[in-house]
Parts: sequence; structure tokens; C-alpha cells
Amino acid sequence: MTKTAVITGVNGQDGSYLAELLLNRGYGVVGLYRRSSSNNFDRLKNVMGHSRLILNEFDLTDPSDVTDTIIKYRPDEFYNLAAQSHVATSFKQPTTTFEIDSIGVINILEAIRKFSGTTRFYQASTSEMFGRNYSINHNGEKYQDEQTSLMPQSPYAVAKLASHRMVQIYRDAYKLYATSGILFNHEGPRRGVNFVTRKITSYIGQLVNNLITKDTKLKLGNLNASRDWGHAQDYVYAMYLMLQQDVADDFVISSGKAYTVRDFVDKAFKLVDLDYNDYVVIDPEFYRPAEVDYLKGDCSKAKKVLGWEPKISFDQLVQDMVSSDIELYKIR
Ligand code: NAP
Ligand code: G4F
Repeated sequence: MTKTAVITGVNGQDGSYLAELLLNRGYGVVGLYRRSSSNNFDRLKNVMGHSRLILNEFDLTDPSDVTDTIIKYRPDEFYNLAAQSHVATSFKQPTTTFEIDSIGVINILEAIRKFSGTTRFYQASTSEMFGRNYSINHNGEKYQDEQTSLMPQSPYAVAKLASHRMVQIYRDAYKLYATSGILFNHEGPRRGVNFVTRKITSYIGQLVNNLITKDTKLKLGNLNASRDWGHAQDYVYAMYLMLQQDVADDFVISSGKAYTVRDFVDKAFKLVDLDYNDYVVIDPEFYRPAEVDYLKGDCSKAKKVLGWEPKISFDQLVQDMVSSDIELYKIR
């Protein structure tokens, strides 16, 4: 029988890749998007019109909308990918961030608990929850895994930590199949342009296509922060696997390698034979009130239990994003 999966944030980066994956696996997918005066379904162009895809307006912060959706579909699987996902924005909009990223998740958990107890729930938790904290292995290397304590450094991370704990509570107290993926940064050509990787590659795409010149500088903030960057296509497969286990649990999903923002920008510019120093300027506007300096995940548990590991390397990721943005701006 066809399984039904609900995806919130279906027109976000991860939502669009996950919709493709589940449709390819024979699911009926209910994709939920937030209404706006200028709805954008560009990321869904590969699946628009698919006979097993239903798209509905939805707002996570509205309890009756959430409850009605659960009652209407009583889905086999519910992937909550909707969020105010931009860390810097969360310092400017802490209340909105909390309403979406925390209260919104409680709305779903409550609706599942009351009306659809067999629905398997996936929550998009984040490595941002580790904040400045890390563990140290026997070689003296810093890393984060499921045992590392969480020390959030932004309103976004605090909101995500609250929902992360709620998922654990609903799993333990009410025996719901509720799981959180603690995903490290994952990117790709569909990444929003205000995240640092895509900001860099979209600048390069415009530069290479002569839509801007060297006089238009690329303004960035902290180049010294390290991130563990993977490809979103690999990471949505891990989400799917997490809901196929006998027992619900939380998993770190990461590449296991850390690079600085400077490494990313250097590599991206070198791919088009340019030196980033000629184009990048530091603008304090892009510094954050509090920064997370170092993220590098150890996903041994996911490898062992889920049989998951990343397939796309850092070099392939940067190449994919640069090539894709060069193509994108060619046709404009
Ligand atoms: P994204 O591209 O920003 O997508 C988020 C989606 O959520 C957007 O479609 C957005 O709609 C929607 N949304 C926001 N508020 C909503 C609301 N009140 N009701 C319904 N929908 C709402 O994020 P992503 O990169 O795909 O990430 C997916 C999830 O994983 C997020 O929860 C994020 O916090 C988490 N995460 C991401 C990463 C990463 O590196 N990408 C790592 C760890 C965790 P609009 O377009 O209208 O804003
Ligand atoms: O690309 P970023 O905005 O991603 P960040 O803050 O790591 O958050 C992303 O990953 C999290 C997982 O760890 C997700 F939960 C979250 O939803 C999001 O997807 O910034 C990466 C680094 C930061 O250290 C930032 O300070 O890049 C630095 N940076 C330097 N210049 C910049 C810029 N970030 C942005 N967005 N814009 C800049 O101009």
C-alpha cells in the first residue's frame, strides 16, 4: 500500500530534495508551504504536477491548521523541516524564531499525540545546538556527537534545543515514534542565497557571467569559523532512514570534516581561476552577536545503525554549487 508522508517546508532546500526522494520511493507526499504573496516553487520544478504530490498552504504556528492537517491525512510519516532557519536573523527576530522553531513543533507533537498516534515524526534538529561546546577524542581532535553537551549560542539554537527536548519527552512519555536528526550544515545549489556558501557561489555566478564587476565587492563577516559541510541530497536520505528503524532515536548526521569559511571562499574562487582576496571585503554587519566557532560531527552512530554515510565530498559540493550558479546566471 502507498505510504503517505507529510513534509513541512516543502519548498525549502531540504523539503524539495526530500519530496523527490519520497516520490521516487512510491510515497504519496503532502507538501506543506507557507502562504506568501509571491509563492516560489522553483525548487520543486522536478516534481510539480506529479500525480502523488499534493501541495497545501500551511502555517506551523497555527494550532488549528496543524491539527486539521494531521486529522485529514493521518500520515505514516511526518517530516518537520519548516523553520526560521537563518541564525543571524534569529538575533533580530527572536520571538518569531521561537514561535516557529519551538511552539510550532509542540503544535505538531500535540496533534500527533491526540489524533494520529502511529505517525512517525522527524524533527530537523541542528548542530547549532552544540554552540561552543565540543568533545575531544584520543588524538586530541575536537568533535561533536550525540553525547556532547548542548550549549546553544543563538536564539535559533535555543529554539531548536527546546523542540529537540520536546521530541525526546513525547517519545519517552507518550511512546510516540519521534526522532530528531542533529544535522550539521548541508548545502547545495538550492541553498538560500543568504547562507554563506550560496552567497559566495551566487556572487561567482554573477561575476563569471559579467552581471557584476570587480567593483561590486562580496561583503562577508567572520571567515575564521569552521563548519562541517555536506550535501543536502545525502542528508535527506538520512532523514528517510531515521523513520525506517524499529526504534526511534536521535542521530548526528555529518561529513566528519571541518573547513573554515575562508577555505570555502578560497576553493570556490580558485575553481574559476580567481583570487578571493581581490573580491571579498569584510563587513562587520555580517558578524554575529555570538558566534559558533567550530563544528565537526562524528556520525559513527548513524553509520552503524542506519548504514548511512555521506557520498558527496566537500570538493564536489563546492564544484556543484559553483557550476550550478554559473549556469543559473547564464540564462538570466
Ligand atoms: P530552508 O531552506 O530555510 O527551508 C525552511 C522552510 O520552512 C521554508 O520553505 C520556509 O518557508 C518554511 N517555513 C518557515 N516558517 C514557516 C511557518 N511558520 N510555517 C510553515 N512553513 C514555514 O531550510 P533548509 O535548509 O531546507 O532546512 C530544513 C530544516 O532543517 C530547517 O528546520 C532547518 O532549521 C534545519 N536544519 C538545516 C540545516 C542546514 O544546514 N540546511 C542544518 C541543520 C538543521 P518560506 O520560504 O516561506 O520562508
Ligand atoms: O551559512 P551560515 O549562515 O550557516 P550557519 O549559521 O552555520 O547555520 C546553518 O547551519 C546550521 C547547522 O549548523 C543550521 F541549523 C542553520 O539552519 C543553517 O542552515 O553561516 C556559516 C558561517 C557562520 O560562522 C557565519 O558567521 O559563515 C559565517 N559567515 C561569514 N560571513 C557568514 C557570512 N554567514 C552568512 N550567512 N553571511 C555572511 O556574509
